[in-house]
Amino acid sequence: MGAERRATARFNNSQGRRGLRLKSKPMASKKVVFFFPAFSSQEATAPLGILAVAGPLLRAGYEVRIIDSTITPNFQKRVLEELSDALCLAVSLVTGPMIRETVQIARAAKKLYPDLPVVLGGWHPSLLPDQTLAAECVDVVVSGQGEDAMLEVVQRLGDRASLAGIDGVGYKEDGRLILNRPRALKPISELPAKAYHLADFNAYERICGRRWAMYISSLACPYDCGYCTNKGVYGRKWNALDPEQVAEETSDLVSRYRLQLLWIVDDNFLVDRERALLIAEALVRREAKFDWSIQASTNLVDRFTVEELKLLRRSGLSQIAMGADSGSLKVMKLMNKDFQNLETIHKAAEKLHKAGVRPSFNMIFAYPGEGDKERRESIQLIMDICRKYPGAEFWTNIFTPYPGAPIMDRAFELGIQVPKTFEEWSEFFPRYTVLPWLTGKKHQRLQTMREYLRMAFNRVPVSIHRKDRFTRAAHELLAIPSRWRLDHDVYGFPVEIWANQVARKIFKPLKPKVDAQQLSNEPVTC
Ligand code: B12
Ligand code: SF4
Repeated sequence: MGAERRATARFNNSQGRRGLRLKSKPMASKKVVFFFPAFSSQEATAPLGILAVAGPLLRAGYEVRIIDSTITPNFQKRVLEELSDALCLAVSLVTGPMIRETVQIARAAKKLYPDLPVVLGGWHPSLLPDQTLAAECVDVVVSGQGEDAMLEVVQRLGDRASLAGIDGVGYKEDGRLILNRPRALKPISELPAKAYHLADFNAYERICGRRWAMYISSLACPYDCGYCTNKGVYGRKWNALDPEQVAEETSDLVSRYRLQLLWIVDDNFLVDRERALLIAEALVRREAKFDWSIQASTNLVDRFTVEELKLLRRSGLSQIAMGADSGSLKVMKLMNKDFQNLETIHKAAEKLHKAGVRPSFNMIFAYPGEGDKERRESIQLIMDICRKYPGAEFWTNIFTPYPGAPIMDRAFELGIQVPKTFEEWSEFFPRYTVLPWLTGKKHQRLQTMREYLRMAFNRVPVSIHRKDRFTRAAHELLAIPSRWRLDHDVYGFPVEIWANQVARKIFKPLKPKVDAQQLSNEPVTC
């Protein structure tokens, strides 16, 4: 394949620009402004993707600013101020509502600084680089790992040179959209350290109530679930850091930034059983005093004995998030989850419960092929597990076909209307997805059922919601009829939901006011 993968349609925009301005004087600025759009959640912490990309820039002498809209009041004003002497604006985003603020900021930046390049990276631009690049307010997209690519991009932008030949990068030139060839994946052991010192953990703590960070110790997942986009970005070759490095880095992060919790965001942490146990032993040896949580598939959890899981618990492991996804074997098969069955789900819950680690499951409703019978099987699974193993929790989603997921072709056949522009993808969100086979009353019924599931059993979010005695008692009271409804499949006249809504309005948790410190590349002292 040549250096240039594809040159799609010519583009036009209102400013009549034909792409990046090249070949004039080099730009003096070495300042890169990152923007992280809100993801509509209080579970706030520093965006790991940006910390990863910022590391090499800092080491090469660039100045980095991160403005995270979740912790920055008047974030648009702040971004525009920072851009006045910047080399470029860089945004990290996933598919869905984050696109809204991305477009808002990119448009405002273009209006004030028409020649300032806007660079987009992260999951959405990685999975749909050409469509994202076609948006008027976007100049450059980085697809896949960004550590090396972004450094090369800013060096060329500084020299006002073409971005031709930078693997994984798409750009506009002479009225054309150009996508260079994809960048080969680097194993995690070769990736540079992340710039955690840029994160304003105080501000995140004020929003979330808990002081926590994300950490990553392995890349990719060997499986290929129908709805999952991971293969499209990270492939299926699982690779990981060695246990001593993980124990050392996590302990160091926790003590340096006084963290209470690390969420290890690996796709499937337990692929190498031995490694997981060695990490636990190393943390116990170090007398680590922090909680950590992981994501793993139920079959891999089931390979551990209760004693081994207790060792993981002693090292601080407090929760494992698992994709149970359905209570129906038929649907699991349609999801290509041959590695999992109902027994591995039950066994994982039982063993974790015995070991004192919280089992936390995700479910997907309305997957293509799920009918009423299969949905009942899912509800049954949830009710069984939550009753047998108090403390187990379930988080539910409506199936949302993401670009790059294996199911996408089937979803097209089923008549799913997929957005045709970058901007339209902002409406794509699993909390309220409407599917051709799930419209009107059916959609409403499923949402009501999900609301009853939320009310029937407790869940522990990362963010801390302090409930007063009255709210706790009200919740316990409403849980009883909610469970009855779920057992009997009755959702008409949802009086408990109305009562809950009223209670929530009266006892609305105070939203903390947060003002992030001006983030620079100066080490943050804690
Ligand atoms: C952490 C996380 C979250 C956190 C985000 C917290 C935060 N502060 O960032 C929370 C909980 C909010 C979240 C929410 C959701 N998430 Co999420 N999440 C993840 C997770 C587990 C880790 C992401 C991460 O930090 N990885 C580590 C970093 C280092 O890697 P990275 O993000 O890939 O970054 C690299 C490149 O992408 C690139 N890059 C990233 N940003 C930038 C920016 C620039 C300028 C450049 C050049 C490069 C670049 O360079 C980085 C280094 O190589 C991923 C799964 C995964 N394994 O990555 C899912 C994932 C990103 N999430 C996903 C989804 C679906 C969701 C939700 C819709 C889930 C839901 N049911 O609600 C919501 C959507 C949020 C919203 N409202 O829009 C999907 C994304 C699908 C898609 N097409 O975008 C993923 C891939 C999970 C999956 N397999 O389905 N998520
Ligand atoms: S097990 Fe999880 S990470 Fe792996 S392919 Fe399935 S959904 Fe994706």
